Amino acid sequence: MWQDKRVSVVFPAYNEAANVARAAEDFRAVAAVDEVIVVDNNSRDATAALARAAGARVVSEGRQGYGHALQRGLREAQGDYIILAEPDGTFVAGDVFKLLAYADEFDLVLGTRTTRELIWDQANMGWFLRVGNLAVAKLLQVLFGGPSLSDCGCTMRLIRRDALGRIGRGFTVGGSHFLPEMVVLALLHRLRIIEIPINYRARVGDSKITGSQVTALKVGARMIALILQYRLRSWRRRGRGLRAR
Ligand SMILES: Nc1nc2c(ncn2[C@@H]2O[C@H](COP(=O)(O)OP(=O)(O)OP(=O)(O)O)[C@@H](O)[C@H]2O)c(=O)[nH]1
Ligand SMILES: [Mg+2]
Repeated sequence: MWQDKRVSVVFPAYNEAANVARAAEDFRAVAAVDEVIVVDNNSRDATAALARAAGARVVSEGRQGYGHALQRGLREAQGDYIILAEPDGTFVAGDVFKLLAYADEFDLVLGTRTTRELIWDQANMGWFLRVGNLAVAKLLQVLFGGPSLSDCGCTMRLIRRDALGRIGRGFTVGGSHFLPEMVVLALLHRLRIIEIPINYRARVGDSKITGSQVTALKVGARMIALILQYRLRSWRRRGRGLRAR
């Protein structure tokens, strides 16, 4: 509990046996956290069993994809505040408090991994990924008149349950470019959003998305296409006198 609010943590997990138990233990040890949910996305390793043994609630999502896994976790979470993170060792459990510090005043508190001072040695956030994340985030910021944004791909973030109720039905992305859709929908619904710096560490276990530059570029291109599509669609709707969505 955090100031009388229940707090859920959601981990999407696809073959994360290398660190899922440690991550579940670390986040469960944070006094404010009430439940840790691991969304097992057809893992072929011991992810589900290890997560369960470490005290997490495990739910299985059959539709493969990072976005499908996160959407399932958002639906399953019982908390008033829902925090998304990853069980791969990249995020620090104590940073939950940084997100919670803003949860009273903001509907969506986004982490950013592009603050140099908080990028740990060996973290997968070299020049290419850092500038790429920054550039796509700035595109989103400028096109939608958002708050200062510097990372389009940071899983670690907090959303209030009431805010999720307003945007959740609009989710369409099941793949790796889900995160900007969440932010675009939040901006179109005029939710209060802030982005704050969090720690970013080296990964434990095999990378599935941004480990390869080719995959990272493909995800980046999908994110840009998604942002442009939403912008054009909402301008067109506005032109026809319809409510912006
Ligand atoms: N790519 C991918 N990730 C999934 C899927 N289902 C769940 N995930 C989880 O989504 C998270 C993001 O994937 P990562 O491989 O960590 O990708 P990343 O965070 O961009 O990059 P690194 O942490 O540097 O590897 C991890 O916790 C995965 O286990 C899926 O179908 N595909
Ligand atoms: Mg990761």
